[in-house]
Amino acid sequence: MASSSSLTLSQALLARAISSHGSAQPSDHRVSLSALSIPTFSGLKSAAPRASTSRRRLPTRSTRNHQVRSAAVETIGTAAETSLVEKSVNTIRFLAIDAVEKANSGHPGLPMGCAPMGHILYDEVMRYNPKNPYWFNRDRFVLSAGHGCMLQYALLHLAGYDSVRVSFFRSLQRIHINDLKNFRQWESRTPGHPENFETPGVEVTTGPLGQGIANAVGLALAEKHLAARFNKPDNEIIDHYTYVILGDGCQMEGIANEACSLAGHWGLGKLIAFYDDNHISIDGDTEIAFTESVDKRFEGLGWHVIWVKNGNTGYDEIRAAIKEAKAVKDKPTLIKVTTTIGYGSPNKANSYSVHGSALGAKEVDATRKNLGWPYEPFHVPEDVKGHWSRHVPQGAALEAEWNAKFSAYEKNYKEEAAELKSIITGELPAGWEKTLPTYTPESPADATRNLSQQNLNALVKVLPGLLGGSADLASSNMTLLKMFGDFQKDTPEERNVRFGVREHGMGAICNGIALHSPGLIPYCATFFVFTDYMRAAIRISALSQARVIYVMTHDSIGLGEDGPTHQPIEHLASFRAMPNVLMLRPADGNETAGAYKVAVLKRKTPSILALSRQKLPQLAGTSIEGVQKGGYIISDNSSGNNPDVILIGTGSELEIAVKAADELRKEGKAVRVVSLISWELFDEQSDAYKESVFPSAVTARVSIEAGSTFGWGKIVGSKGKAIGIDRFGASAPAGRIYKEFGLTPEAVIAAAKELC
Ligand SMILES: Cc1ncc(C[n+]2csc(CCOP(=O)(O)OP(=O)(O)O)c2C)c(N)n1
Repeated sequence: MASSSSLTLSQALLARAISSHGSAQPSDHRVSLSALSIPTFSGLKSAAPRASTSRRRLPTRSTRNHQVRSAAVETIGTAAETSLVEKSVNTIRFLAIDAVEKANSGHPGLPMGCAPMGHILYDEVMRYNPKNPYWFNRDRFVLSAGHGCMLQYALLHLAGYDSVRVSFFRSLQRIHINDLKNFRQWESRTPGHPENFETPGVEVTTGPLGQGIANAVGLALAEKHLAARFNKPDNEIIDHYTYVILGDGCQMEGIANEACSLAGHWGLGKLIAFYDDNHISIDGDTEIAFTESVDKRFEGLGWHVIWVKNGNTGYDEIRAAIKEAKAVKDKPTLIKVTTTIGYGSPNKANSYSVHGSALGAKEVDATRKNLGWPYEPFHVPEDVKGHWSRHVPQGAALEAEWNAKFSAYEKNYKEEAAELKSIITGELPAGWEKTLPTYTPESPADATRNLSQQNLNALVKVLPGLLGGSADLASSNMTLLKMFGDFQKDTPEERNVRFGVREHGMGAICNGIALHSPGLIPYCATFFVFTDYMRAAIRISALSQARVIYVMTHDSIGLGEDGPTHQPIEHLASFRAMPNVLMLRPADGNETAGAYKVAVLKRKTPSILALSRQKLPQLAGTSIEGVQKGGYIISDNSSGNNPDVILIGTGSELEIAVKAADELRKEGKAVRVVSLISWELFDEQSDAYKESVFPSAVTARVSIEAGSTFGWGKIVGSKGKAIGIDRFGASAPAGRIYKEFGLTPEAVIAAAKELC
């Protein structure tokens, strides 16, 4: 239980935070300074020292008061006695403090400040089943401020989650106290930032600030879309919320604004975000760099905004805010919760020093005294344990109840149930791949972006989880699904998502969609060069094993006149360097179909399809099966696996390799042409297969690709030659640029002749 001195201190710190926000609205009855009887600062002996940069009170904040709405105080769910709530909240705080202390690394400040909202969410509000973290209709929670992950680990521990580790030994354990003691250690389930692939109950991988809130928008989009498609008046089979905690850092990142703008536009009423408004980031007080009115901005974005002024101890205010948020069905809600970072630490609270370092033994002791916490490190008091223990049976009951609902749904709505099941389980409908179009050399030449659209439109007929769109380039990226309308606020059942010009937000939203359900397959599109604007989201797709299909058109200098700003050069190489990304550059129709097949089949890997703006011929020898191997022979006039030279191409330059081979063969050379559409897939093949494509004895190898030659040495070897582009592009008709840059059959022939 908190001692009176800690309350005095906390109230003072809170008052400081509120006052630097501007005075409370006179009409706001929820919390006022007088109601809290907060002493003046000068009367406080133990006011926390602050960074010199943050000591100065800047006047701007006081002018930033807001027209935020107030909520009536009302309890929702079954709240424990306040004293037990406080004890539980302090348990969370001290689990975080102790884990960071033991690791001597981590971020105690956020968990100490956010413990009350965390407690209320996990103990009173959210519906989940700790024994099945993947129960489909669970509420989703995202800790966008991922550095504060000890908050989430402590909550998962109290709630009784099991490990996701597959080993028998580990799978028997809960997020055990040992896991908390192993915080940030090798192979622990409690890594330095939340990782969905490592820890049960963690929905998405967060840490790069802003990604989490954007993921949450994707999760909420998925819920709204699926609910619109599958819910029936007599059976609302999909009905869950997405909750987020984000901090000042997330708020500062542009990606958050991109995603939140879309959330407002789409009216994602079941998205409820808690903004941990503690005024502190790493460099000190946010006054030094962040003085906008977040409230007004979010109102402008179409969100409902509530301000909880006492996030440290105002349990009823938090509860009331959640209740109010839930009542607003047509808008997402931002609950700005003013808290004190490092709440309870007498000398470090409200300062940057508690953001990202252990408190230190002395300050831990002082905090224990201040919050009246007599226990050993990592202790969970019996009454707290007992109180939380209900979540295991409750969660099981919630899931059982939902399963019964699903059985009834299956009986009454067979077709829909089968589709929904495929989305829930990720099992692909039998024979889905038969819909992929195939081509012959006689089929008309076409741009791979157009061929991509043929594939998307074929696949959407058989894949119930396929949905997506472009960042305002749908008619260039060729991504529209012709049999569907636009996913919009009032038409959420549709599958064309209009992301506007928000590449970064788009990528992260797609990660959220992909991680919502195993059978959801989001795709998103822009020009390949603008992957630069979404690289951080793509990296998180790869790390968090999100199957997002990136439809990236205008993939080289072949786009022509738009010039170097629009011509990707280093991008292929850069994505080949990124782990767990399939970089695919198809050369024609069959390869585009193969790329889609692989992208759909790779359940835990994002794929990037680099597609041409310009027309390409349908080549002889290309095939879907070949694509699945990543690299394969499309033509060969040699025998005994011993060609004079191997020509290797990808995408639009495979045609150039074919033309060069034709000429060389006329001159009597034995030439093999290899399509290396995906290096990653080729790397996965057996040594014997690789040797059958690239015999080690054949060192005469020439590659051609309209991009950086970086990395090609691995393929052509020290005796081979890589033809590519190691400068920025140019603005001119595509044919001229190809010629000027030496990407021609003649250049390939000349290189080959030098080698054989
Ligand atoms: C994109 C990105 N940039 C920088 C960082 C490094 N970083 C981690 S936390 C943080 C400050 C976050 O401040 P805030 O959200 O207020 O967290 P709090 O101090 O309240 O814990 C920064 C800059 C990061 N994790 N991600």
